[in-house]
Amino acid sequence: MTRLSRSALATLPGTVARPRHALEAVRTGIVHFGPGAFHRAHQAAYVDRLLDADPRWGIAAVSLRSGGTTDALKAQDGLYTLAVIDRDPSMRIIAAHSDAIGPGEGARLRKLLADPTVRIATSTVTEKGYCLAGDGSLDFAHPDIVHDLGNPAEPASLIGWIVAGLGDRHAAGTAPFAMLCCDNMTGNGAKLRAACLAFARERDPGLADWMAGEVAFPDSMVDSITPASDAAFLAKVQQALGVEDQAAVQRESFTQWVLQRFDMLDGPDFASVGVTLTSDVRGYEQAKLRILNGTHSTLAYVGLARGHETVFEAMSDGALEGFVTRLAHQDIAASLGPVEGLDVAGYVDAVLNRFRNPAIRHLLAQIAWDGSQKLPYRLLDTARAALDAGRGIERLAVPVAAWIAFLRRKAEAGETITDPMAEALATAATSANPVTAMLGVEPVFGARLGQDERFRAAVREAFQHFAQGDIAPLLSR
Ligand code: CS2
Repeated sequence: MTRLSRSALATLPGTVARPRHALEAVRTGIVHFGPGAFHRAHQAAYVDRLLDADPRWGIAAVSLRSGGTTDALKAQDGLYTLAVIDRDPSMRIIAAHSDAIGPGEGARLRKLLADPTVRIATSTVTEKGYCLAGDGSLDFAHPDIVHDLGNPAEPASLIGWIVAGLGDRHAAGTAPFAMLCCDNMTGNGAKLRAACLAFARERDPGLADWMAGEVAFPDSMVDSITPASDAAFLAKVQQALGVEDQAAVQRESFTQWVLQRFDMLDGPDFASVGVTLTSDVRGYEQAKLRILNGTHSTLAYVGLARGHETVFEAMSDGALEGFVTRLAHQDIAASLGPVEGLDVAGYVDAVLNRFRNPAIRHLLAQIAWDGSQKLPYRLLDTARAALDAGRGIERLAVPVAAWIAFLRRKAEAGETITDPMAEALATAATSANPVTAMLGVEPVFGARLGQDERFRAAVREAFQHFAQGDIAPLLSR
């Protein structure tokens, strides 16, 4: 089967929208770490539009670990299909990638990061890719960080690469690139900045000082539901295109990118392609993480215990739907301060409506990955806020107990737990007192929340219901 490529564009059926810009004019201006489905469906779709007016912002996709995506992009001249699956489904070819760099191409990456025409670097490496400790600061005991401090010229981690790239610029007297974190963490830019500065300080305090004064690390909120591209989806794309596309992605039509305004002379006009630039992203970030991702993780862990497979199925379970609706409107909304320009109740309804999209097959198992990295931002901050304000936490304890029950079931069945802390979690969740052991995992719960008597009692009580297979009473809360 022929692969999608520049020369195949002319053969595509009229139903598939083709790039509007001149592909040969595009130059690389952005280096992106982690070109997974989310990046290809979200950021790259904005940049693809940006290129219609300004060819300077082509993206070099960088995979530090596995070469699957970068190989596919190379084989397809950087092109792939974005399928928007909604009431009005559509397909469009994205041509935002001007280069792809896979594992083992460090020398090329180093050169590119030093090139002054690259003015922005971005990342979607998921929460665990930042090597942060439980308190959100750089984990100096992380094996990749230990490695990179010993081998700063051949880094393994994103942090190591950013500092190596900025170090070269500092040495050469070139302006730095701005570093845009696009992962689901509160204060994502600030956390990445602190981690990079801490790493740089160990290597060269002069570099750290220069970075602190010169490099922008804006915060951002990113949002678009992007189920993994499974074989059935890729087959559907192939049928529609008449050529094979191994990098195709699917997402809902809703997409949002809120970016903290940062200084860049003659930079990309992100606002012109629908990015919201604001001086205060924190409120949006927090609302999105706690409302959308918090209820997503709740649906995942409780939904899997109820025998559901997808978000849509979990939302079609009336008891569970009612529960997450109350959780979001009452407990989560109460934890948020007012956010300028955001009607929180309306936002909750809109988010839950997106989960009811029957065209999207979003696997709960996918959302359930990496709970140790996700829960702190998604649910535990909310629980902390509730406890501090003296509000009840009987609903908020349910997803936490569901996570513990999920880990216990998986570990007992000998199934793989996809989580960087899998081993420690499996040990804790299968111990004689799983709740006590789990809440003692400090990188996840911190010292204070894990030891809070009200929290412990509420999680213990909810966990009993999961252990006895008696979940229904929890969902009527
Ligand atoms: C999901 C997110 O997989 C997950 O954990 O909660 O990927 C979610 O779909 C996105 O953040 C939506 O913007």
